Amino acid sequence: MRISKSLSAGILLLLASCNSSTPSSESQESPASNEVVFSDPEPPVKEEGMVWIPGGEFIMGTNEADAYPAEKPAVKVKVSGFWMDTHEVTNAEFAKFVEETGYITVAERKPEWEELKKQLPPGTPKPDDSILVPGSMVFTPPPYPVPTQDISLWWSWVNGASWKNPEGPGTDWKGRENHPVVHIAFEDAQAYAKWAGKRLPNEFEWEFAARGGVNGKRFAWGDELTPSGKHLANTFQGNFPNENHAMDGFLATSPVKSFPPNSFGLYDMIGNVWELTSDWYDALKLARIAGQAPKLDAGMNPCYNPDNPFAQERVIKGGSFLCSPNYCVNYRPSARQGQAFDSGTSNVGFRLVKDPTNKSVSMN
Ligand SMILES: [Ca+2]
Ligand SMILES: [Ca+2]
Repeated sequence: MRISKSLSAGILLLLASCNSSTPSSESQESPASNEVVFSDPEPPVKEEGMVWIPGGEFIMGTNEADAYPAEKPAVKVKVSGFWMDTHEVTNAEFAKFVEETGYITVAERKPEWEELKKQLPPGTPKPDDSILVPGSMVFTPPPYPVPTQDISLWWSWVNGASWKNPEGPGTDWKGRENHPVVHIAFEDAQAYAKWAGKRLPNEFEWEFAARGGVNGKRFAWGDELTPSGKHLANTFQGNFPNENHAMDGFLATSPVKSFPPNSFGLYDMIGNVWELTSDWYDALKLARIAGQAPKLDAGMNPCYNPDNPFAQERVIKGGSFLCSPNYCVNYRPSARQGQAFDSGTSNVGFRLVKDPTNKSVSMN
């Protein structure tokens, strides 16, 4: 792990990024496939640009042999009904927010060393001031195959990268108005949500929505990645990270709604960009719910990531255009990772939810 090139946000990203280890071969019985019984009927007044997610008890996580440890085991979880954006928040939508509020994202601000060092091992030396400048992490594929153990070989800290300049100075969100906004840190998403009168989903809500009302399916649309050879999400085909065949039509982000929606009418829940949720990342969350691990002492740290003990991360869901069969198999509803709360990257965005005005439709 090389950390010299990046700030703590970047360092945390490196540590928290795709698990390159071989997924566990642990074999457990898979939950039976069955349809969720919905609990909350759709309110009479619709929300523009959103669809109603009707709530109910569903199977969260998985017992699949090929899944990563953090998404095991499968547990029963109940959520109440809520409205959800049909698509990821786009550059055009974020630009309207910035225009109206003058908001400046985390990636556009000078990093504060006093804050950064809280998330680094004690004694980490202060980087040179030339490093402490606004920027963000950008996927920069090498021109040749590389070992997949060292993600700094394809992630670069780029000074000046932000939602406005997605690959750094000289690149522009304009021309990508309908693509998902990227380089969004948690507080940026929160600020947008406040402006929009919405909120980030928690990871239970997000996974309920992604599964489309059916339990026990590997993908949001069934058990095959490409049924009849058809690509149903923007992921990465080829040898990650250097060889992107883009058989789904896209090398990087795609305009939202480029692929079919799930049965709730939600687009790109899988792939395109990872989506932020409101939950702190706890690698043992599902195991704790199942009673297979002790409760987390949230008074000490609401996060737990054995790969990065200093992590302050939020859960991201759904995988991105960088998820590939040979490296990061996260284009599945159960997949979950941590994302440094104070950092955006070029493959993480968000979408929002909204509670019903009349809470009486909710079970809780
Ligand atoms: Ca792609
Ligand atoms: Ca997505």
